[in-house]
Amino acid sequence: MDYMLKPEDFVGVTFWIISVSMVASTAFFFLEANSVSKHWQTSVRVAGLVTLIAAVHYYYMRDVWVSTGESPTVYRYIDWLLTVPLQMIEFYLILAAVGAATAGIFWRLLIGTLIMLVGGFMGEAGYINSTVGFIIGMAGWIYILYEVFAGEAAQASAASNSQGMKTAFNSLKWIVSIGWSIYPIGYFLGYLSGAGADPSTLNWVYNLADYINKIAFGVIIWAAAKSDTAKA
Ligand SMILES: *C/C=C(C)/C=C/C=C(C)/C=C/C1=C(C)CCCC1(C)C
Repeated sequence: MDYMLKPEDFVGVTFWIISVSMVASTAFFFLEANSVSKHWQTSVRVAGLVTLIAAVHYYYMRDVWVSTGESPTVYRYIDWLLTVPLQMIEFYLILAAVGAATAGIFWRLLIGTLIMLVGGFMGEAGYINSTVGFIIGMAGWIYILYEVFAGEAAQASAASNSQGMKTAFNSLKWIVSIGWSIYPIGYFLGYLSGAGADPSTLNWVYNLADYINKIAFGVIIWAAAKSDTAKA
């Protein structure tokens, strides 16, 4: 086994860059949480927890990739299983900060997340046919999209009169739709489009997606918190 990163290993380089970026983002979010108003602090800290959990997993995933050239599927999905529900909690917290959250919103987002990840994992790990796994995963994602664009969460956000919350909620909607769409694209390119599995494409696309959806996601929340704090 060879654990050294090679210059021609492009996917390996993306694993390294993201490992370190996750660590730096974690420090940033935890430090900055102290300088925003009280009801935003939990949201900014949860963003820091997401990048912290991802940082730990990225170090392991990177080792799997650099030493074997195989997809670190188990670590990847354990990471997602912890971080995606935390991001769903983030939606809930943003609504809760202005008193607009309900338990139903939280449970529906969580159920959608579980269906999406279980379907994806079963398909990637070979427990079920990869097309079937893809379809189950897509169904879970569409359920989440419905909740944030048209369901109770969307209505609660629209009815609120906090501008900071509305801005944050709207940005999060774009993350969950456009930002998250990179994941099914990665799965499609990795398993369904070519002759066989393509772990290189799969992993660099997933890595790019995590970079955007964990770090940019946190930055959006931090920016909304900052501007709301400045106004108060
Ligand atoms: C921090 C990690 C995040 C935000 C991970 C998000 C993962 C997804 C949105 C995955 C979605 C999938 C589908 C919509 C269908 C195919 C299977 C998945 C799991 C790749």
